[in-house]
Amino acid sequence: MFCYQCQETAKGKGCTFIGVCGKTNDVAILQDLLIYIMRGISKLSVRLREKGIESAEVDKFIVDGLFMTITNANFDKQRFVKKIKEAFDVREKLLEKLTAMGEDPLKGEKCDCLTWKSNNLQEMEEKATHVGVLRTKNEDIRSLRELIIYGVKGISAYAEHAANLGYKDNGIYAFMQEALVATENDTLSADDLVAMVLKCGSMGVRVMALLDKANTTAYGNPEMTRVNIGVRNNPAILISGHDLRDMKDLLEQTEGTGVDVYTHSEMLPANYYPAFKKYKHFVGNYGNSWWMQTSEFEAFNGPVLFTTNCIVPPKPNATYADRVYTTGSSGFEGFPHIPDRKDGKPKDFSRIIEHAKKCAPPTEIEKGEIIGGFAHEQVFALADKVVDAVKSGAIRKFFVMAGCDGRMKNRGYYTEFAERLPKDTVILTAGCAKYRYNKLPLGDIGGIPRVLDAGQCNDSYSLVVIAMKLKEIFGLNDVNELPIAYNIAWYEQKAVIVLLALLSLGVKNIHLGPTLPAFLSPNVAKILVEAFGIAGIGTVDEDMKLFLN
Ligand code: SF4
Ligand code: SF3
Repeated sequence: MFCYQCQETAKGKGCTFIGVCGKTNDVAILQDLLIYIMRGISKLSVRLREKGIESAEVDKFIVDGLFMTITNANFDKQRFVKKIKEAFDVREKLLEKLTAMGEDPLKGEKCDCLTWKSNNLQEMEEKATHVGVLRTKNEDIRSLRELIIYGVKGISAYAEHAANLGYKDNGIYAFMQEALVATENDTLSADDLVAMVLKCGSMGVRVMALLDKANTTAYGNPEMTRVNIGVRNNPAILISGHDLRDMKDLLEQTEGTGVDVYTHSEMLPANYYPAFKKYKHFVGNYGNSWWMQTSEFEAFNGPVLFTTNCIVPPKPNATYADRVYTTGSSGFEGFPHIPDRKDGKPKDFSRIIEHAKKCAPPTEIEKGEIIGGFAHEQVFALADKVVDAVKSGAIRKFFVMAGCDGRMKNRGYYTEFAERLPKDTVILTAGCAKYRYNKLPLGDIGGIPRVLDAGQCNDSYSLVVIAMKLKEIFGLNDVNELPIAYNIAWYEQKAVIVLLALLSLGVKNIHLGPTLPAFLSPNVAKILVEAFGIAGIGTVDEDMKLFLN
Protein backbone atom coordinates (compact mmCIF):
# COMPACT_ATOMS: atom_id res chain seq x y z
CA MET A 1 0.00 0.00 0.00
CA PHE A 2 0.95 3.61 -0.38
CA CYS A 3 -1.29 6.33 1.01
CA TYR A 4 -0.42 9.93 1.81
CA GLN A 5 -3.83 11.54 1.62
CA CYS A 6 -4.07 12.83 5.19
CA GLN A 7 -2.08 15.01 7.54
CA GLU A 8 -1.13 12.16 9.85
CA THR A 9 0.53 10.07 7.16
CA ALA A 10 3.49 8.04 8.45
CA LYS A 11 6.68 10.07 8.95
CA GLY A 12 5.09 12.91 6.99
CA LYS A 13 5.75 10.90 3.82
CA GLY A 14 3.30 8.05 3.31
CA CYS A 15 1.78 5.00 4.99
CA THR A 16 3.24 1.84 3.52
CA PHE A 17 2.50 -1.12 5.82
CA ILE A 18 -0.56 -0.01 7.69
CA GLY A 19 -2.19 3.39 7.97
CA VAL A 20 -1.61 5.56 11.03
CA CYS A 21 -5.43 5.77 10.86
CA GLY A 22 -5.59 1.97 11.15
CA LYS A 23 -6.35 1.29 7.48
CA THR A 24 -4.93 -2.10 6.61
CA ASN A 25 -2.95 -2.93 3.49
CA ASP A 26 -5.90 -5.01 2.11
CA VAL A 27 -8.36 -2.16 2.45
CA ALA A 28 -5.92 0.47 1.17
CA ILE A 29 -5.17 -1.37 -2.06
CA LEU A 30 -8.83 -2.26 -2.67
CA GLN A 31 -9.61 1.45 -2.32
CA ASP A 32 -7.01 2.11 -5.03
CA LEU A 33 -8.60 -0.50 -7.28
CA LEU A 34 -12.07 0.92 -6.70
CA ILE A 35 -10.88 4.40 -7.68
CA TYR A 36 -9.16 2.93 -10.74
CA ILE A 37 -12.31 1.20 -11.98
CA MET A 38 -14.29 4.37 -11.25
CA ARG A 39 -11.92 6.15 -13.64
CA GLY A 40 -13.04 3.71 -16.31
CA ILE A 41 -16.68 4.30 -15.44
CA SER A 42 -16.07 8.05 -15.60
CA LYS A 43 -14.44 7.86 -19.02
CA LEU A 44 -17.56 6.16 -20.38
CA SER A 45 -19.91 8.41 -18.49
CA VAL A 46 -18.16 11.55 -19.79
CA ARG A 47 -18.62 10.29 -23.36
CA LEU A 48 -22.27 9.58 -22.74
CA ARG A 49 -22.73 13.00 -21.15
CA GLU A 50 -21.37 14.56 -24.33
CA LYS A 51 -24.32 12.92 -26.05
CA GLY A 52 -26.70 14.33 -23.48
CA ILE A 53 -27.09 11.09 -21.52
CA GLU A 54 -26.80 11.29 -17.75
CA SER A 55 -27.22 8.45 -15.32
CA ALA A 56 -28.34 8.99 -11.73
CA GLU A 57 -27.07 5.51 -10.91
CA VAL A 58 -23.55 6.32 -12.10
CA ASP A 59 -23.51 9.68 -10.34
CA LYS A 60 -24.55 8.11 -7.04
CA PHE A 61 -22.07 5.30 -7.45
CA ILE A 62 -19.13 7.66 -7.97
CA VAL A 63 -20.14 9.91 -5.07
CA ASP A 64 -20.47 6.99 -2.68
CA GLY A 65 -17.38 5.18 -3.98
CA LEU A 66 -15.18 8.23 -3.45
CA PHE A 67 -16.68 9.01 -0.07
CA MET A 68 -15.92 5.46 1.13
CA THR A 69 -12.22 6.09 0.51
CA ILE A 70 -11.95 9.27 2.59
CA THR A 71 -9.65 8.98 5.59
CA ASN A 72 -11.15 6.83 8.34
CA ALA A 73 -14.63 6.63 6.80
CA ASN A 74 -14.70 2.97 5.90
CA PHE A 75 -12.40 0.14 7.00
CA ASP A 76 -14.64 -2.75 5.93
CA LYS A 77 -12.84 -4.94 3.39
CA GLN A 78 -15.97 -6.83 2.32
CA ARG A 79 -17.76 -3.57 1.54
CA PHE A 80 -14.93 -2.66 -0.85
CA VAL A 81 -14.97 -6.07 -2.52
CA LYS A 82 -18.71 -5.72 -3.01
CA LYS A 83 -18.36 -2.17 -4.30
CA ILE A 84 -15.70 -3.19 -6.83
CA LYS A 85 -17.97 -5.97 -8.13
CA GLU A 86 -20.78 -3.46 -8.43
CA ALA A 87 -18.39 -1.16 -10.29
CA PHE A 88 -17.87 -3.86 -12.92
CA ASP A 89 -21.63 -4.05 -13.43
CA VAL A 90 -22.07 -0.29 -13.62
CA ARG A 91 -19.22 -0.11 -16.16
CA GLU A 92 -20.66 -2.97 -18.20
CA LYS A 93 -23.97 -1.17 -18.59
CA LEU A 94 -22.20 1.94 -19.88
CA LEU A 95 -20.14 -0.10 -22.34
CA GLU A 96 -23.33 -1.69 -23.62
CA LYS A 97 -25.07 1.65 -23.90
CA LEU A 98 -22.29 3.14 -26.03
CA THR A 99 -22.13 0.03 -28.19
CA ALA A 100 -25.90 0.12 -28.71
CA MET A 101 -25.47 3.69 -29.95
CA GLY A 102 -23.12 2.43 -32.65
CA GLU A 103 -19.98 3.67 -30.86
CA ASP A 104 -16.81 1.73 -30.20
CA PRO A 105 -16.49 2.37 -26.45
CA LEU A 106 -12.83 1.32 -26.39
CA LYS A 107 -11.74 3.36 -29.40
CA GLY A 108 -8.40 5.05 -28.77
CA GLU A 109 -8.35 3.82 -25.15
CA LYS A 110 -5.27 2.30 -23.62
CA CYS A 111 -6.39 2.27 -20.00
CA ASP A 112 -7.51 -1.15 -18.80
CA CYS A 113 -9.67 0.60 -16.20
CA LEU A 114 -12.27 0.19 -18.94
CA THR A 115 -11.86 -3.52 -19.30
CA TRP A 116 -10.03 -5.17 -16.41
CA LYS A 117 -12.29 -7.43 -14.41
CA SER A 118 -12.06 -10.29 -11.93
CA ASN A 119 -14.29 -11.48 -9.14
CA ASN A 120 -11.41 -13.39 -7.60
CA LEU A 121 -10.08 -11.63 -4.49
CA GLN A 122 -6.48 -12.68 -5.03
CA GLU A 123 -6.53 -11.33 -8.58
CA MET A 124 -8.15 -8.14 -7.40
CA GLU A 125 -5.43 -7.66 -4.83
CA GLU A 126 -2.70 -8.37 -7.35
CA LYS A 127 -4.13 -5.84 -9.80
CA ALA A 128 -4.65 -3.32 -7.02
CA THR A 129 -0.93 -3.13 -6.29
CA HIS A 130 -0.31 -1.70 -9.78
CA VAL A 131 -2.98 1.00 -9.91
CA GLY A 132 -2.34 3.06 -6.78
CA VAL A 133 -0.79 6.47 -6.23
CA LEU A 134 2.73 5.38 -7.23
CA ARG A 135 1.66 4.26 -10.71
CA THR A 136 2.32 7.88 -11.73
CA LYS A 137 6.10 8.14 -11.92
CA ASN A 138 6.53 11.92 -12.36
CA GLU A 139 6.23 13.32 -8.85
CA ASP A 140 4.71 16.66 -9.88
CA ILE A 141 2.06 15.05 -12.05
CA ARG A 142 1.40 12.55 -9.25
CA SER A 143 1.09 15.40 -6.77
CA LEU A 144 -1.41 17.30 -8.92
CA ARG A 145 -3.40 14.18 -9.75
CA GLU A 146 -3.71 13.30 -6.09
CA LEU A 147 -4.56 16.89 -5.12
CA ILE A 148 -7.45 16.67 -7.59
CA ILE A 149 -8.54 13.26 -6.30
CA TYR A 150 -8.52 14.43 -2.68
CA GLY A 151 -10.45 17.56 -3.61
CA VAL A 152 -13.04 15.45 -5.39
CA LYS A 153 -13.25 13.11 -2.40
CA GLY A 154 -14.10 16.13 -0.27
CA ILE A 155 -16.75 17.15 -2.80
CA SER A 156 -18.20 13.64 -2.71
CA ALA A 157 -18.86 13.83 1.02
CA TYR A 158 -20.73 17.11 0.79
CA ALA A 159 -22.56 16.02 -2.37
CA GLU A 160 -23.78 12.90 -0.60
CA HIS A 161 -25.16 14.78 2.41
CA ALA A 162 -26.91 17.23 0.09
CA ALA A 163 -28.35 14.39 -2.03
CA ASN A 164 -29.69 12.73 1.12
CA LEU A 165 -31.84 15.84 1.51
CA GLY A 166 -32.88 15.77 -2.14
CA TYR A 167 -30.41 18.38 -3.41
CA LYS A 168 -28.52 17.25 -6.49
CA ASP A 169 -26.44 19.13 -9.03
CA ASN A 170 -25.58 17.45 -12.31
CA GLY A 171 -22.81 19.97 -12.94
CA ILE A 172 -21.05 18.81 -9.80
CA TYR A 173 -21.43 15.14 -10.72
CA ALA A 174 -20.17 15.82 -14.25
CA PHE A 175 -17.14 17.62 -12.83
CA MET A 176 -16.30 14.77 -10.47
CA GLN A 177 -16.22 12.36 -13.38
CA GLU A 178 -14.28 14.76 -15.58
CA ALA A 179 -11.74 15.12 -12.76
CA LEU A 180 -11.36 11.35 -12.36
CA VAL A 181 -10.72 11.09 -16.10
CA ALA A 182 -8.16 13.91 -15.94
CA THR A 183 -6.15 11.95 -13.38
CA GLU A 184 -5.76 9.11 -15.89
CA ASN A 185 -4.92 11.22 -18.91
CA ASP A 186 -1.23 11.16 -19.77
CA THR A 187 -1.57 13.93 -22.33
CA LEU A 188 -2.41 16.56 -19.72
CA SER A 189 0.42 18.88 -18.70
CA ALA A 190 1.09 20.18 -15.20
CA ASP A 191 -0.56 23.47 -16.26
CA ASP A 192 -3.69 21.61 -17.38
CA LEU A 193 -3.82 19.85 -14.04
CA VAL A 194 -3.34 23.11 -12.12
CA ALA A 195 -6.34 24.50 -14.01
CA MET A 196 -8.27 21.41 -12.95
CA VAL A 197 -7.25 21.99 -9.33
CA LEU A 198 -8.72 25.50 -9.47
CA LYS A 199 -11.89 24.26 -11.10
CA CYS A 200 -12.10 21.72 -8.32
CA GLY A 201 -11.98 24.61 -5.83
CA SER A 202 -14.85 26.42 -7.50
CA MET A 203 -16.83 23.17 -7.49
CA GLY A 204 -16.03 23.00 -3.79
CA VAL A 205 -17.73 26.36 -3.27
CA ARG A 206 -20.66 25.14 -5.32
CA VAL A 207 -21.13 21.91 -3.40
CA MET A 208 -20.81 23.64 -0.03
CA ALA A 209 -23.40 26.18 -1.14
CA LEU A 210 -25.66 23.32 -2.21
CA LEU A 211 -25.28 21.57 1.13
CA ASP A 212 -25.85 24.84 2.99
CA LYS A 213 -29.09 25.28 1.07
CA ALA A 214 -30.11 21.69 1.74
CA ASN A 215 -29.41 21.87 5.47
CA THR A 216 -30.92 25.30 6.08
CA THR A 217 -33.99 24.70 3.94
CA ALA A 218 -34.71 21.46 5.74
CA TYR A 219 -33.79 22.44 9.29
CA GLY A 220 -33.70 26.24 9.41
CA ASN A 221 -30.77 28.60 9.79
CA PRO A 222 -28.37 27.83 12.65
CA GLU A 223 -28.85 30.29 15.48
CA MET A 224 -26.80 31.34 18.47
CA THR A 225 -27.13 28.46 20.92
CA ARG A 226 -25.75 27.48 24.28
CA VAL A 227 -25.04 23.77 23.99
CA ASN A 228 -25.10 21.62 27.11
CA ILE A 229 -21.96 19.50 27.47
CA GLY A 230 -23.10 17.69 30.61
CA VAL A 231 -25.28 14.58 30.86
CA ARG A 232 -28.69 13.44 32.06
CA ASN A 233 -29.69 10.23 33.74
CA ASN A 234 -31.29 8.34 30.81
CA PRO A 235 -29.90 5.75 28.44
CA ALA A 236 -28.71 7.46 25.29
CA ILE A 237 -27.36 7.30 21.75
CA LEU A 238 -24.30 9.24 20.58
CA ILE A 239 -24.33 10.36 16.95
CA SER A 240 -21.19 11.40 15.08
CA GLY A 241 -20.32 12.47 11.55
CA HIS A 242 -21.92 15.13 9.36
CA ASP A 243 -25.21 13.80 7.98
CA LEU A 244 -28.14 15.90 9.19
CA ARG A 245 -30.77 13.71 7.55
CA ASP A 246 -29.57 10.83 9.73
CA MET A 247 -29.73 13.17 12.71
CA LYS A 248 -33.33 14.00 11.91
CA ASP A 249 -34.36 10.36 11.46
CA LEU A 250 -32.71 9.41 14.73
CA LEU A 251 -34.34 12.25 16.71
CA GLU A 252 -37.75 11.41 15.32
CA GLN A 253 -37.45 7.72 16.08
CA THR A 254 -36.08 8.16 19.61
CA GLU A 255 -38.78 10.65 20.64
CA GLY A 256 -40.91 9.23 23.46
CA THR A 257 -38.77 6.10 23.85
CA GLY A 258 -36.95 7.25 27.00
CA VAL A 259 -33.68 7.27 25.05
CA ASP A 260 -31.76 10.56 24.87
CA VAL A 261 -29.58 11.73 21.98
CA TYR A 262 -26.19 13.47 22.18
CA THR A 263 -23.85 14.62 19.43
CA HIS A 264 -20.14 13.84 19.17
CA SER A 265 -17.40 15.70 17.28
CA GLU A 266 -18.61 17.10 13.94
CA MET A 267 -22.28 16.52 14.76
CA LEU A 268 -22.10 19.22 17.48
CA PRO A 269 -23.49 21.90 15.12
CA ALA A 270 -26.77 19.94 14.84
CA ASN A 271 -27.50 21.60 18.20
CA TYR A 272 -27.70 24.98 16.44
CA TYR A 273 -30.57 24.10 14.07
CA PRO A 274 -34.10 25.19 15.04
CA ALA A 275 -35.64 21.95 13.75
CA PHE A 276 -33.50 19.85 16.08
CA LYS A 277 -33.49 22.12 19.13
CA LYS A 278 -37.17 21.49 19.65
CA TYR A 279 -36.62 17.84 20.64
CA LYS A 280 -36.66 17.61 24.44
CA HIS A 281 -34.61 14.42 24.45
CA PHE A 282 -31.81 16.02 22.42
CA VAL A 283 -29.52 16.75 25.35
CA GLY A 284 -26.42 18.35 23.85
CA ASN A 285 -22.87 17.43 22.92
CA TYR A 286 -20.78 14.74 24.60
CA GLY A 287 -17.00 14.88 24.42
CA ASN A 288 -14.64 16.36 21.91
CA SER A 289 -13.25 15.80 18.45
CA TRP A 290 -13.06 12.45 16.67
CA TRP A 291 -9.71 11.17 17.95
CA MET A 292 -10.89 11.34 21.58
CA GLN A 293 -13.48 8.65 20.84
CA THR A 294 -11.48 5.75 22.25
CA SER A 295 -11.91 7.07 25.79
CA GLU A 296 -15.15 9.00 25.32
CA PHE A 297 -17.11 6.11 23.81
CA GLU A 298 -16.10 3.96 26.79
CA ALA A 299 -17.56 6.54 29.16
CA PHE A 300 -20.68 7.14 27.10
CA ASN A 301 -22.01 3.66 27.94
CA GLY A 302 -24.62 3.64 25.17
CA PRO A 303 -24.55 2.93 21.42
CA VAL A 304 -22.74 5.19 18.99
CA LEU A 305 -23.77 5.88 15.40
CA PHE A 306 -21.25 6.95 12.75
CA THR A 307 -22.86 8.76 9.83
CA THR A 308 -19.48 9.53 8.13
CA ASN A 309 -15.80 9.65 9.02
CA CYS A 310 -13.92 9.75 11.44
CA ILE A 311 -13.73 6.22 12.88
CA VAL A 312 -10.81 5.16 15.06
CA PRO A 313 -10.44 1.36 15.18
CA PRO A 314 -11.18 0.31 18.78
CA LYS A 315 -8.26 -1.05 20.81
CA PRO A 316 -8.39 -4.84 21.44
CA ASN A 317 -9.47 -4.29 25.05
CA ALA A 318 -12.12 -1.65 24.24
CA THR A 319 -15.43 -2.25 25.99
CA TYR A 320 -17.50 -0.24 23.50
CA ALA A 321 -16.75 -2.05 20.22
CA ASP A 322 -19.99 -4.04 20.39
CA ARG A 323 -22.12 -0.91 20.60
CA VAL A 324 -20.89 1.03 17.57
CA TYR A 325 -22.98 1.22 14.37
CA THR A 326 -22.23 2.70 10.98
CA THR A 327 -24.46 4.00 8.22
CA GLY A 328 -24.06 5.70 4.83
CA SER A 329 -20.57 5.48 3.35
CA SER A 330 -18.93 4.65 6.68
CA GLY A 331 -18.13 1.11 7.71
CA PHE A 332 -16.01 -1.04 9.96
CA GLU A 333 -15.78 -4.80 10.08
CA GLY A 334 -17.76 -5.98 13.08
CA PHE A 335 -19.83 -2.79 13.48
CA PRO A 336 -23.43 -3.42 12.36
CA HIS A 337 -24.31 -1.28 9.34
CA ILE A 338 -27.70 0.44 9.11
CA PRO A 339 -28.87 0.17 5.50
CA ASP A 340 -29.70 3.13 3.26
CA ARG A 341 -33.19 4.57 3.10
CA LYS A 342 -35.44 3.13 0.43
CA ASP A 343 -38.04 5.05 -1.60
CA GLY A 344 -37.46 8.20 0.44
CA LYS A 345 -38.53 6.48 3.68
CA PRO A 346 -36.52 7.17 6.86
CA LYS A 347 -33.66 4.86 7.83
CA ASP A 348 -34.61 2.29 10.43
CA PHE A 349 -32.71 2.98 13.64
CA SER A 350 -34.88 0.70 15.82
CA ARG A 351 -32.01 -1.72 16.40
CA ILE A 352 -29.84 1.01 17.93
CA ILE A 353 -32.73 2.34 20.02
CA GLU A 354 -33.45 -1.13 21.45
CA HIS A 355 -29.74 -1.51 22.16
CA ALA A 356 -29.65 1.84 23.98
CA LYS A 357 -32.51 0.85 26.28
CA LYS A 358 -30.33 -1.89 27.74
CA CYS A 359 -27.40 0.45 28.43
CA ALA A 360 -26.48 2.62 31.42
CA PRO A 361 -26.77 6.42 31.08
CA PRO A 362 -23.61 8.27 30.02
CA THR A 363 -20.92 8.95 32.62
CA GLU A 364 -20.39 12.66 33.12
CA ILE A 365 -17.02 13.77 31.73
CA GLU A 366 -17.61 17.52 31.85
CA LYS A 367 -20.24 20.10 32.74
CA GLY A 368 -21.36 23.42 31.42
CA GLU A 369 -22.10 24.93 28.04
CA ILE A 370 -20.40 25.97 24.85
CA ILE A 371 -21.75 28.57 22.48
CA GLY A 372 -22.10 28.31 18.73
CA GLY A 373 -24.41 28.74 15.77
CA PHE A 374 -22.73 31.64 14.01
CA ALA A 375 -23.47 30.65 10.45
CA HIS A 376 -24.16 33.39 7.87
CA GLU A 377 -27.69 34.38 8.87
CA GLN A 378 -26.88 34.64 12.57
CA VAL A 379 -23.80 36.74 11.85
CA PHE A 380 -25.80 38.96 9.48
CA ALA A 381 -28.28 39.50 12.30
CA LEU A 382 -25.33 40.77 14.37
CA ALA A 383 -23.78 42.65 11.43
CA ASP A 384 -24.35 46.16 12.86
CA LYS A 385 -22.67 45.21 16.11
CA VAL A 386 -19.77 43.55 14.30
CA VAL A 387 -19.26 46.47 11.92
CA ASP A 388 -19.38 49.00 14.77
CA ALA A 389 -16.86 46.94 16.71
CA VAL A 390 -14.50 46.92 13.72
CA LYS A 391 -14.96 50.65 13.09
CA SER A 392 -14.39 51.56 16.72
CA GLY A 393 -11.31 49.36 16.89
CA ALA A 394 -12.88 47.05 19.50
CA ILE A 395 -12.24 44.25 17.01
CA ARG A 396 -8.81 44.57 15.45
CA LYS A 397 -8.71 41.40 13.44
CA PHE A 398 -10.53 38.16 12.66
CA PHE A 399 -8.74 34.83 12.55
CA VAL A 400 -10.24 32.04 10.48
CA MET A 401 -9.13 28.94 12.37
CA ALA A 402 -11.38 26.44 10.64
CA GLY A 403 -10.59 22.89 9.60
CA CYS A 404 -9.88 19.60 11.28
CA ASP A 405 -8.50 18.40 14.56
CA GLY A 406 -6.12 15.46 14.86
CA ARG A 407 -4.25 13.49 17.46
CA MET A 408 -0.72 14.76 16.94
CA LYS A 409 0.87 16.60 19.86
CA ASN A 410 1.88 19.53 17.67
CA ARG A 411 -1.81 20.52 17.44
CA GLY A 412 -1.34 22.03 20.88
CA TYR A 413 -0.15 24.96 18.75
CA TYR A 414 -3.78 25.86 18.01
CA THR A 415 -4.79 25.92 21.67
CA GLU A 416 -1.86 28.13 22.52
CA PHE A 417 -2.43 30.34 19.49
CA ALA A 418 -6.09 30.89 20.46
CA GLU A 419 -5.13 31.57 24.09
CA ARG A 420 -2.48 34.07 23.17
CA LEU A 421 -4.44 36.02 20.60
CA PRO A 422 -4.99 39.60 21.85
CA LYS A 423 -8.39 40.30 23.42
CA ASP A 424 -9.41 42.52 20.51
CA THR A 425 -9.42 39.64 18.03
CA VAL A 426 -12.19 37.20 17.08
CA ILE A 427 -11.82 33.60 15.90
CA LEU A 428 -14.10 32.44 13.08
CA THR A 429 -14.29 28.69 12.98
CA ALA A 430 -15.95 25.65 11.40
CA GLY A 431 -15.06 21.96 11.46
CA CYS A 432 -13.65 19.96 14.32
CA ALA A 433 -10.49 22.11 14.65
CA LYS A 434 -12.48 24.19 17.17
CA TYR A 435 -12.19 21.56 19.88
CA ARG A 436 -8.64 22.77 20.42
CA TYR A 437 -9.97 26.04 21.88
CA ASN A 438 -13.77 26.10 22.10
CA LYS A 439 -13.84 25.40 25.82
CA LEU A 440 -11.31 28.08 26.76
CA PRO A 441 -12.67 31.12 28.63
CA LEU A 442 -11.87 33.54 25.79
CA GLY A 443 -14.74 35.90 26.65
CA ASP A 444 -16.51 38.29 24.33
CA ILE A 445 -16.20 41.73 22.78
CA GLY A 446 -19.28 43.81 23.63
CA GLY A 447 -21.46 40.70 23.58
CA ILE A 448 -19.82 39.15 20.49
CA PRO A 449 -18.17 35.87 21.58
CA ARG A 450 -14.49 35.71 20.69
CA VAL A 451 -15.00 32.30 19.12
CA LEU A 452 -17.71 32.32 16.47
CA ASP A 453 -18.46 28.76 15.43
CA ALA A 454 -20.32 28.52 12.12
CA GLY A 455 -20.68 24.72 12.26
CA GLN A 456 -19.23 21.73 10.45
CA CYS A 457 -16.28 21.85 8.05
CA ASN A 458 -18.71 22.35 5.15
CA ASP A 459 -19.99 25.45 6.95
CA SER A 460 -16.68 27.06 6.06
CA TYR A 461 -18.97 28.20 3.26
CA SER A 462 -20.66 30.42 5.86
CA LEU A 463 -17.32 31.99 6.69
CA VAL A 464 -16.85 32.80 3.01
CA VAL A 465 -20.33 34.32 2.78
CA ILE A 466 -19.59 36.39 5.89
CA ALA A 467 -16.25 37.57 4.43
CA MET A 468 -17.96 38.57 1.17
CA LYS A 469 -20.62 40.48 3.10
CA LEU A 470 -18.00 42.34 5.14
CA LYS A 471 -16.16 43.21 1.94
CA GLU A 472 -19.36 44.70 0.58
CA ILE A 473 -20.21 46.59 3.79
CA PHE A 474 -16.72 48.09 3.99
CA GLY A 475 -16.76 48.88 0.25
CA LEU A 476 -13.54 46.98 -0.48
CA ASN A 477 -12.46 45.67 -3.88
CA ASP A 478 -10.69 42.61 -2.68
CA VAL A 479 -11.53 40.12 0.04
CA ASN A 480 -7.83 40.15 0.99
CA GLU A 481 -8.15 43.78 2.13
CA LEU A 482 -10.32 42.69 5.05
CA PRO A 483 -8.73 42.41 8.50
CA ILE A 484 -8.96 38.62 8.32
CA ALA A 485 -6.07 36.19 8.72
CA TYR A 486 -6.33 32.49 7.84
CA ASN A 487 -4.67 29.95 10.10
CA ILE A 488 -6.29 26.69 9.07
CA ALA A 489 -5.74 23.18 10.38
CA TRP A 490 -6.25 20.19 8.15
CA TYR A 491 -6.45 16.43 8.54
CA GLU A 492 -8.49 14.76 5.83
CA GLN A 493 -9.76 15.41 2.32
CA LYS A 494 -12.72 17.61 3.21
CA ALA A 495 -10.22 20.14 4.49
CA VAL A 496 -8.50 19.83 1.11
CA ILE A 497 -11.64 20.90 -0.71
CA VAL A 498 -12.27 23.70 1.79
CA LEU A 499 -8.74 24.96 1.09
CA LEU A 500 -9.17 24.72 -2.69
CA ALA A 501 -12.52 26.50 -2.38
CA LEU A 502 -10.89 29.42 -0.55
CA LEU A 503 -8.13 29.60 -3.18
CA SER A 504 -10.67 29.64 -5.99
CA LEU A 505 -12.32 32.64 -4.33
CA GLY A 506 -9.04 34.50 -4.40
CA VAL A 507 -8.20 34.25 -0.70
CA LYS A 508 -4.46 34.72 -0.27
CA ASN A 509 -1.84 33.99 2.39
CA ILE A 510 -3.56 31.05 4.02
CA HIS A 511 -1.45 29.31 6.64
CA LEU A 512 -1.97 25.59 6.72
CA GLY A 513 -0.89 23.31 9.53
CA PRO A 514 0.17 21.58 11.60
CA THR A 515 2.23 20.29 8.63
CA LEU A 516 1.91 20.85 4.89
CA PRO A 517 0.49 17.93 2.88
CA ALA A 518 2.96 15.17 2.03
CA PHE A 519 1.28 14.89 -1.37
CA LEU A 520 2.52 18.33 -2.43
CA SER A 521 5.74 17.85 -4.35
CA PRO A 522 8.31 20.67 -3.92
CA ASN A 523 7.35 22.11 -7.32
CA VAL A 524 3.60 21.97 -6.69
CA ALA A 525 4.11 23.51 -3.25
CA LYS A 526 6.12 26.27 -4.95
CA ILE A 527 3.22 27.01 -7.31
CA LEU A 528 0.86 27.33 -4.35
CA VAL A 529 3.29 29.57 -2.49
CA GLU A 530 3.93 31.84 -5.46
CA ALA A 531 0.37 32.10 -6.72
CA PHE A 532 -1.50 32.14 -3.42
CA GLY A 533 0.97 32.86 -0.67
CA ILE A 534 0.20 29.55 1.03
CA ALA A 535 2.46 28.92 4.01
CA GLY A 536 2.88 26.48 6.85
CA ILE A 537 2.94 27.41 10.50
CA GLY A 538 5.88 28.35 12.69
CA THR A 539 6.00 28.71 16.45
CA VAL A 540 3.15 30.52 18.16
CA ASP A 541 5.52 33.41 18.90
CA GLU A 542 6.65 33.79 15.32
CA ASP A 543 3.16 33.47 13.91
CA MET A 544 1.64 35.87 16.40
CA LYS A 545 4.11 38.55 15.25
CA LEU A 546 3.58 37.68 11.60
CA PHE A 547 -0.21 37.79 11.76
CA LEU A 548 -0.52 40.89 13.90
CA ASN A 549 1.96 43.10 12.06
FE1 SF4 B 1 -2.05 6.89 6.28
FE2 SF4 B 1 -3.77 8.93 6.31
FE3 SF4 B 1 -3.80 7.18 4.33
FE4 SF4 B 1 -4.66 6.49 6.78
S1 SF4 B 1 -5.58 7.98 5.37
S2 SF4 B 1 -3.34 5.28 5.42
S3 SF4 B 1 -3.18 7.64 8.04
S4 SF4 B 1 -2.16 8.62 4.83
FE1 SF3 C 1 -13.26 16.71 11.49
FE2 SF3 C 1 -13.03 14.19 10.76
FE3 SF3 C 1 -12.04 16.98 9.27
FE4 SF3 C 1 -15.37 17.71 9.21
S1 SF3 C 1 -14.65 15.09 11.77
S2 SF3 C 1 -13.57 18.31 9.98
S3 SF3 C 1 -11.47 15.64 10.79
